[in-house]
Amino acid sequence: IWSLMQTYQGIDQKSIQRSIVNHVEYTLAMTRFNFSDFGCYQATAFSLRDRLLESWNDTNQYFTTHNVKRVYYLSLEFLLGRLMQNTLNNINMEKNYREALMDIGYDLERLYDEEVDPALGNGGLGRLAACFLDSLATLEVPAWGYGIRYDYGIFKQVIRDGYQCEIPDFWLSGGNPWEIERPEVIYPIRFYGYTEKYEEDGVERAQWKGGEIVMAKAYDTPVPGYNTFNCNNLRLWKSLPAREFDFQSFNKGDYLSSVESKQRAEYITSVLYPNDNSEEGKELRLKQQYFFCSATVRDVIRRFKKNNSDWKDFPNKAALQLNDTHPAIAAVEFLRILIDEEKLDWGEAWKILHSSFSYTNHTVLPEALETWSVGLINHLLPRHMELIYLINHFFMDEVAKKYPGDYQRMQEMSLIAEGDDKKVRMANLCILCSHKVNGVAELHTKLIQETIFKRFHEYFPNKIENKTNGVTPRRWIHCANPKLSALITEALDDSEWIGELERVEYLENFAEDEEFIQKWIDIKKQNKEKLAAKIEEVVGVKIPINALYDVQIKRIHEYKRQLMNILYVIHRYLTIKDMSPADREKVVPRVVIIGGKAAPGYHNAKAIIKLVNGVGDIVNNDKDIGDTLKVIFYPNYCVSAAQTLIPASELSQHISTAGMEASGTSNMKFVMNGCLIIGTMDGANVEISEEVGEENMFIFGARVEEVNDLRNRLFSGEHKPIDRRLQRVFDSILSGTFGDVSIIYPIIHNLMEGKDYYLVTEDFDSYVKAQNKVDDTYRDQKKWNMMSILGVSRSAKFSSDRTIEEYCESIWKVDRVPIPTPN
Ligand code: DL6
Repeated sequence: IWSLMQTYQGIDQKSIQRSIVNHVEYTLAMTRFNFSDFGCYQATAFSLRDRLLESWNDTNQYFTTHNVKRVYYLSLEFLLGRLMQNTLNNINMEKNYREALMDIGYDLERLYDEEVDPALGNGGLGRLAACFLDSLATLEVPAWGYGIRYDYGIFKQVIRDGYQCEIPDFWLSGGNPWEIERPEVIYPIRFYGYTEKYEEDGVERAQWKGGEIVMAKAYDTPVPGYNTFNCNNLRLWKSLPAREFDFQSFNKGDYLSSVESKQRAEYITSVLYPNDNSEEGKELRLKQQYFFCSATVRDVIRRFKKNNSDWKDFPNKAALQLNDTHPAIAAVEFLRILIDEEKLDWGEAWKILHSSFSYTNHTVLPEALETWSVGLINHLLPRHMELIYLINHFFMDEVAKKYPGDYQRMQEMSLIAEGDDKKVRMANLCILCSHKVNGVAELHTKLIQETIFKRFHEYFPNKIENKTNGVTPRRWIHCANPKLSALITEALDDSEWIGELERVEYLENFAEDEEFIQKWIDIKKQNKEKLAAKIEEVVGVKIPINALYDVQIKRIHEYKRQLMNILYVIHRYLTIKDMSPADREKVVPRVVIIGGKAAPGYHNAKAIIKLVNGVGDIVNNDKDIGDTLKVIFYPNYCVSAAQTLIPASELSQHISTAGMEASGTSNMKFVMNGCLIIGTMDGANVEISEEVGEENMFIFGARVEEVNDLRNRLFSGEHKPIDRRLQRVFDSILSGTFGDVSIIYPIIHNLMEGKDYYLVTEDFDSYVKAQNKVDDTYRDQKKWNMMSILGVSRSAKFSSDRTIEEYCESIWKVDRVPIPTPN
């Protein structure tokens, strides 16, 4: 394939250099004799984009000519991470570009660091969408991602005096060489207004009129697959005013108002809401959702109509996946267009909608289950509110027929939550409009079937199924850990595993091979050195290389229990302090690294960050402790930071209260990088333990079946006395050992009172035992590394390629379509 690429653009050194230098001169208007690293990064990115556009055009041309079925992945978040390294590796050009750049005096690795990290997502949900894009392209599935081109991605986190501060992330300030603006792909989007009823051929019809129009303009980012000529697309929408300028106001002499309407329109796609697993319920957020859904649905319909005339064919040509409920309104918009604009009757339109839409649930947390006030929807989208009522009316009739007199059940299944402020339940809407609903790990799917969606599961027993998440081995092994990737390739004697992760099973044969283990250890050491240098640069703390690197990186949330981690660290610190110098020598040295962003309004999460920083300040400067313990809060955790942190980690923490983490995906990335997991039986940890063996992990804590009872006992005051070690930890915090206590006091006080919803006090003892086992195992380096190798060799299930194959087969019913390579 790669030699065929040559027919398009040369892959020889001179062609690559010519293309880069041309972009320096003609795209960036810089001098070809002297350009900065950033200029070189941009020119290199443009030269790569040129290559991608060739395959992108061919791919789309081929799909259109053959009128193939396409998948549309609708997501308010795509946490892409940097694109250059991934692109070069997917199109197998890293070596050529490295050499061509070196020849003109530029270091490719340095250029990688020049790229901004596009962070249009909060965490797991957005990163999953990005992994799926990579797998869809690699598996040659015709698929487009659809989302929003936010001007500001997730905020940048800086730590001042131990507190999180949020800095806006204007990621576009240096331009974005990967995207193509599409001024010709533009749709008017209506808000507010009213509906007008009229009769046509004896049928009562409705039309949505008036209100305000905003324009949606498309920006495309090519998504190359690994080792294929196929190149898919990510289409992101930006909002614009319908008219650049309000001339009426201007002519009346009101210059400022005339600019105001322009700004109001642009504001819609201005900023990503920074909440993970919680909802804010703001009008602007609903506007974002509808804006992006309407533009997407119109675009999908336009593409369908280019080649098809019979609406019945729509489900054979398009599968629309709703990434959580955020794009739920797309279903109603689709129905509205079919009924009001295309003039289909209700039954026909409903059937088409239902056969083409499906929905993924990513959380059982009640605070994350979206509802929108009926009043707000009615105001912003009056026709959609009517349609939601109609859907509900038909559905409630059916439920009443099936369960006569069961009003409780009807109330639970209704799309409308009654009350003073009536709400639309977006999850119920999604379930009803979709032919398939999926959870993201086996345990999570079972939980949604048995709890939040129990009534729906009884009603539609074949609708809710599981699709365990996965992550792309291209980014998370091959790019993030090139040395490990090379060792795997050497051991397996080819690199096919990068596209077929099942092949790493063969590594099992090396789990006791001393020479191989030594290479394995050396690679981890080099990755640790790289991370240590980064930490010294970013945080100013020197960390030892020979310590166990223990990492918990994820959004800060009480259910993820970073608090339990830091409480244990304090216990460890106090224990080491008690020891004689001789005993301290026997301690397994640890570097504990915690990183993650707290939602700006999440007070308790911010208090936990402050505590971690306070502990770090004391422990890292305590001469008695020296290198036996270091505590680092790694600021501004993001995809590129993860790519340095994960390959260097030896132990990683996935310690959520059982039943609360839907899946987790970083657990999969850590296992793929030879890191051992300390974790609870929650989310995908359960399946990881089935694959790698519980004996190769450090599992602890209450099981999901026990959680409710434990909680009830705690809240009824029947809890056991606080563990004495934990009490000592609380005392030391409250005495001010780790700085200001005011912000953390209410949290600690609640725990002491038994108000412990997340079961930190309950799980503490088994957590300590698991941590002791970690130390014992780490002392036996042969055993530790054997466990590490086994983990990697048994990680194939967690490739997003496997996940996508399952979606294709049982939800989307879509085939692979390899593009013929050019001749
Ligand atoms: O499915 C991706 C990811 C899971 O791995 C995490 O366990 C889960 O917390 C996360 N869910 C969300 C929920 N947001 N909403 N709605 O981000 O999804």
